[in-house]
Amino acid sequence: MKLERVEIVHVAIPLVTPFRTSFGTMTTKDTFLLHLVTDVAEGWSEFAADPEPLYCSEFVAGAEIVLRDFLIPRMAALPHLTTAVLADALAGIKGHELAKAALETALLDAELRSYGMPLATYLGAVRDRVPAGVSVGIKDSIPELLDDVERYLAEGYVRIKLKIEPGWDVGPVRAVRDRFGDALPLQVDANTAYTLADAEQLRRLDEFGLLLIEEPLEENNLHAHALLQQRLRTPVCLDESLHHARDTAAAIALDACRVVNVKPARVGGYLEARRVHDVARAHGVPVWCGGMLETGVGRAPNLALAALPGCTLPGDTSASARYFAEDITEPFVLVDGHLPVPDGPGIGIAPLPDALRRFTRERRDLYAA
Ligand code: SMG
Ligand code: MG
Repeated sequence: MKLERVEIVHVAIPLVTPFRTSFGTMTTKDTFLLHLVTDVAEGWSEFAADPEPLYCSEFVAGAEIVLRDFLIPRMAALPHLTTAVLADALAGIKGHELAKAALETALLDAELRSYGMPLATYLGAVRDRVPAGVSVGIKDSIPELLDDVERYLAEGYVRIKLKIEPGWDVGPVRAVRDRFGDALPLQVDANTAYTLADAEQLRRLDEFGLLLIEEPLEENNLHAHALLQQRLRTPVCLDESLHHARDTAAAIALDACRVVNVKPARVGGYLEARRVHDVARAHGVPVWCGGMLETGVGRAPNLALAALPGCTLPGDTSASARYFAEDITEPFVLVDGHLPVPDGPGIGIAPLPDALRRFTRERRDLYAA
């Protein structure tokens, strides 16, 4: 393939309700799509981070510069453009996994479309639909939380994840267990809000039979997570701390993580996400696909990943309506608590031109041959 054009499309889509985590509140999905054009096919992808570096160090404006000045020139210099050689060509640029993932995914979409293969087939998916979990933000009160959980369960979600932070942990978890019972698949996500000094408080969560506690301590501190795991029955799951298959292997070896949240963006793309999955599966460690409040452009490829054999827990792969009154693609709709794995070529979806136009703030070429 020959690269002809890379276009960046900044979009902003209002969320149906604010989404609060231990690090902030989101009211709009404000990000960019990449539209990559080659001589044989086109591809789309979505950048997973936000305008501010609160979840991770990458952010929208910074990623545009990294793509324009460092990543795309290396891609454009390749004599034969394929995803097989892209990651090596970008490896000299340190970090910036989310920006690299956006570029690789758009290329992978174009490449797979050029020979008519769905991403799910390429990755080795074993399911044509995947169970959907939902991530529930921090609320102002327990009754408000219980109303939200009740509504999501009525919609069919098969697993609930509660965002927690100091002061909003044991109380909400107990209230949800009391109201909805012990059989409800339930897990929590702290987004790095605790320290080892909080181990006793986190141990109080053990009595609720949670599937996992996600990223309780500071990012990248595998040692501290291993020490915490020694004191908890609840399995520790890492999110922010895992950046590739190598550190996933290290985390498993250290017993810093007994469950893996794989986000393709966080690990540099779907090819590395497949390797993360393979490492975890080889160790018998359950994997699930995380989410970054993606529009349909990001959700579609995540569903393909969630259909891999090692993804044995429901992901944060919720329906479009969880976040958006109107998605930028055909919406993903929950059927019996599941979402369909796209079966069209590439990521199997593309933005709807009319919705894209209305949600677009700016578009520019980052590269034109
Ligand atoms: O896509 O439903 C989704 C979001 C799930 O909670 C979610 N994501 O740490 O796992 C996580 C968070 C990261 C984004 S919070 C703005
Ligand atoms: Mg998380």
